[in-house]
Amino acid sequence: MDEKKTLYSAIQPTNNLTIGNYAGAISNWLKLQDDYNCYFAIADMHAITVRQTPAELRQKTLATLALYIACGVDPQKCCLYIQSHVPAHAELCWVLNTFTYVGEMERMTQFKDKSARHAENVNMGLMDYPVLMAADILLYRAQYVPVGEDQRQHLEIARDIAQRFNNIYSPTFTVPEGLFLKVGAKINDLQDPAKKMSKSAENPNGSIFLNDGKDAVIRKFKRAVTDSGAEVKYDPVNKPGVSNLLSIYSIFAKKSIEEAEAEFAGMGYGEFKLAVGETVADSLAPIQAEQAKLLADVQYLNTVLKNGAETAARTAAKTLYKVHKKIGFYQI
Ligand code: ATP
Ligand code: LTN
Repeated sequence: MDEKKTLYSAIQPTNNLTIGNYAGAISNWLKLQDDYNCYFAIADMHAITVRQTPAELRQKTLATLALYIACGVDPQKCCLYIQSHVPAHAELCWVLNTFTYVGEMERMTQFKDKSARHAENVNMGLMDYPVLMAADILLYRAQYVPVGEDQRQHLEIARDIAQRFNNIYSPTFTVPEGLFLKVGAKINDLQDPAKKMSKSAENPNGSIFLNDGKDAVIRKFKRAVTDSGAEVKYDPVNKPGVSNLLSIYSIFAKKSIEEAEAEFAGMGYGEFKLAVGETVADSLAPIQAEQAKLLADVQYLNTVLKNGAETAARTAAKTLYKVHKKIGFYQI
């Protein structure tokens, strides 16, 4: 009998992943994969809520899987799969839609942001995004969901939907909890430290992609916006730029913020930014090499995906069956 608790998370294959995705999501997964029964998906169904180029989506999907593994997510320990390979996600989403109010979805920050950014394509999927995410999590009866700070509101809605359903029928869904890191849960844009670093940002100079070469990484860090004053000190309110760089350094150098501050005491911003850039670039190099190796072996990646989808579908089908029974769908 498997005593481990279940953990679920996913990333959209919308572009190359950034160090924000690494810091807020993947680095946390690595710490948890030994102790939990983990499902890590590639959320391609979420990705199409914003228009994608088909060939690129296909390529990024496989690249995301390769990156998960290259970062250290172990397919022997975790179930890695593509969301669209398990139809139960769409099926449960439909049912959960009938337990979700339009007003709730209209209030979601990400919906408001993305509708403004993609005013020409405010589609139903964009609005329904959080319900599909709730379906993802609830299908696997996950207790924990490690995500970045930006997903907190979506997680709250997933909890509300689960509780609503459980109250109307009987306990069916596990009510999930978010796992947020203290450091790294929100890495900000290097050019605009008031904004979160995002893989689909308009200005690529504000984001460090996990596949950026050393030159690009150093160049972007050198250009990073800092604050007035000259002291390298962690103070997110008054020094958002410097604090963001300290958080990034702390994650990649595997040191506490205090240790990082001590290390850079008395150093100028220029030298500090270069040191952060060097550390990040050196940490990314082996991940990039491993990702390239994995991408050269598509057969292996396909096997991981096939096994992952089978395992996921088995668990998902059980939950979906229970839900269908409770709501009164006729079963043969
Ligand atoms: P997009 O720009 O396409 O909307 P994104 O970069 O915001 O994408 P997601 O696929 O939405 O990335 O998020 C994947 C995971 O990475 C989530 O757990 C999210 O919370 C986390 N994440 C994304 N950006 C950051 C960030 N800047 N800091 C910390 N965590 C982040
Ligand atoms: N919306 C998430 C990606 C995502 C997710 C999930 C995260 C899709 N389904 C289920 C956790 C659990 C995002 O990070 N943008």
